[in-house]
Amino acid sequence: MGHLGVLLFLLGGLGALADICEIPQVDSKLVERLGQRLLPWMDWLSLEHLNPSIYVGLRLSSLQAGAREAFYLHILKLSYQHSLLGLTFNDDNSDYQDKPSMGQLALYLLALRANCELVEGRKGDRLVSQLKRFLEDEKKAIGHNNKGQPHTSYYQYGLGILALCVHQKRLHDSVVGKLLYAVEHEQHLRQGHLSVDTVAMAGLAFTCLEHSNLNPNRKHQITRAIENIREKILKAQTPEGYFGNVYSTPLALQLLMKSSMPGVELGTACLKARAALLASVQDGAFQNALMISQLLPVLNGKSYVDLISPDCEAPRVMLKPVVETPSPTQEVISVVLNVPSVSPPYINSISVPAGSSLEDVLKKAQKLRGFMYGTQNTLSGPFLTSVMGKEAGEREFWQLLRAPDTPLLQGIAEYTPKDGETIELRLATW
Ligand code: B12
Repeated sequence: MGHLGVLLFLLGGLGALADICEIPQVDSKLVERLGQRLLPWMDWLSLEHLNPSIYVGLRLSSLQAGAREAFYLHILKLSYQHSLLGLTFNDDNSDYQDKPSMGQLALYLLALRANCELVEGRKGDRLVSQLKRFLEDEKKAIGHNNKGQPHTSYYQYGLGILALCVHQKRLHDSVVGKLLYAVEHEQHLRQGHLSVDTVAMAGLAFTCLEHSNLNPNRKHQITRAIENIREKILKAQTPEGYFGNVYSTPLALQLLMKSSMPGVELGTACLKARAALLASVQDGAFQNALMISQLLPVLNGKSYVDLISPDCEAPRVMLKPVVETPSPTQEVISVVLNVPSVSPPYINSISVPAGSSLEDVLKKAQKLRGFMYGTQNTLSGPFLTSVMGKEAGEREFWQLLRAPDTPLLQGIAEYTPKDGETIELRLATW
């Protein structure tokens, strides 16, 4: 090969490198500040606040919480085993009555794997059987003709497959087949628009299956689905660089990281996403513990697929707690709260201190009378379930919007309305 040949060869190599999705290291102080926001959650040990996703996120990050982290897993185990297997340690506690959902059980299994445990023995087998049963029920709900919908969501369906896969538990081809079908026929994964979170989760599940070769009969279909998902996610990149929106970008990057796509400038797309993400972290967009738990692995170059063989010996930096003192504010703002989907419609201007969350606005409106709302606690925080006594029905939800028509990207606990803003609560279908 002549000099020119060598040069072209090297340039070709560099070009190929640039097409790999890599996330260069991020300022460790920034990562630490994110991790510190998880610490208060790890002290919140009431059953309805326990969150296996936080544990998973921390274990796949470059950070650790020492004894606190170990104790958190211990409490997670007690609580999940109790509510799923009926093992007692305080029988008359009513908190135990709600059984974890399919997705929560899946996240719990991911948490065990993040501690390098494999589900085994009688207890482990029962947990695996429960998750398999959940998936079988969902498969039935989707139906032979794929016309139905899972009771939970395709997001949880993907999470369930992923969790069993990292424990090397085999699922029937037909269970995997439903998710393959949904990815091929995208309309099933839409919540108005393509849900990047949902396809990314499906992609993580398929990537695990591909690595583990647990469904050899579906091998080619799985490989094609992963390619298809990568393409969908790339197409969903916004001009700012997000894949979908700021909060779906962490899962999207978990999927794209370390992958390459022939003929596509994946490297550039990922660098752009990383830059957009870091700017929004600096702007304080990541306050929600669940969101932080999906982001931290990415900032450490890891994804949920790494739970196939987690590195439990990797050195991690110990987190030190910080006390954040919110600066008191004298300024009062007014926010218009509008609920057109009830009769008579509700509309009122509510005054709250600047910096209040939407939840503070709802509380104040309720205190002033004439307004009522209800919430349910979830891993993402308080989910608005009813407004003015009207509960959202099946496949309905109370959508949060900034007038005239912009859906909020945060929930009631995190969104802080600005002075003069109108917030609409709209009964919508998904
Ligand atoms: C499916 C889904 C929905 C479904 C949930 C219904 C269902 N039966 O599954 C629907 C379409 C109703 C929905 C609604 C909303 N969602 Co949503 N949702 C998701 C998704 C894709 C998966 C959630 C899940 O199943 N997790 C796994 C299970 C095991 O955890 P879980 O806690 O048990 O799950 C429940 C909660 O997540 C809850 N939920 C769903 N979304 C949200 C959002 C918030 C803020 C809260 C508190 C709870 C909540 O519904 C789940 C099922 O019961 C996530 C994606 C993600 N990356 O996490 C986005 C996600 C959590 N949603 C998001 C948002 C913004 C919303 C809305 C606020 C949108 C809006 N403008 O109205 C509303 C919630 C409004 C309200 N009433 O409080 C953001 C949250 C970002 C953040 N900063 O925290 C995410 C990350 C999507 C995104 N990339 O923007 N969502």
